[in-house]
Amino acid sequence: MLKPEMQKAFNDQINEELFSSYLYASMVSYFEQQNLKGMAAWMRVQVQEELLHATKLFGYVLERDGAVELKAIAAPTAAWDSPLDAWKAAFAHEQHITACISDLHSKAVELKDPASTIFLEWFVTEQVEEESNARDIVAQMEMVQGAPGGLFMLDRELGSRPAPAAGGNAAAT
Ligand code: OFO
Repeated sequence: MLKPEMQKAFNDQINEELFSSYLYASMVSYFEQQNLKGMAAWMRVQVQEELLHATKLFGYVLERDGAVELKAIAAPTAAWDSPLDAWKAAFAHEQHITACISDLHSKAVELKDPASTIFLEWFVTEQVEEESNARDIVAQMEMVQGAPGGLFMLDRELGSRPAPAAGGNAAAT
């Protein structure tokens, strides 16, 4: 059974993941409004990824005989100064999530909960990829600033991101 402090920390992280999906859904809308359909498509996939992260945590809490407590999800920003600004916000958000996962992992160690420690290692690794994806796109966006042809090509490339595999990296539990 999960210790109450650990259960609360997992529930906080479920809320963080649901907020991530909300934030990226807001970016889908923003990119659509900017006519950047490929970026919107990339973000649609990201929304699914975040829901898988939330679902994975949700399943784990229940598997440990814990109680999932769903909280209100904050409203995300609806518009950004520029597409580059939106990608920078996505990168900053992933850095924030990495810090949350790191704190959660430290708590599992501190509370001597080896099952949670091992479970959270998947998320630690996942955050390396999440940050790297966003960082790369920020760098590419910076390269194409002032070059509409480059932005067009980048948008097209981002639009080819595949959907997460069924059960995917973050297998639903
Ligand atoms: Fe983007 O990794 Fe979850 O929140």
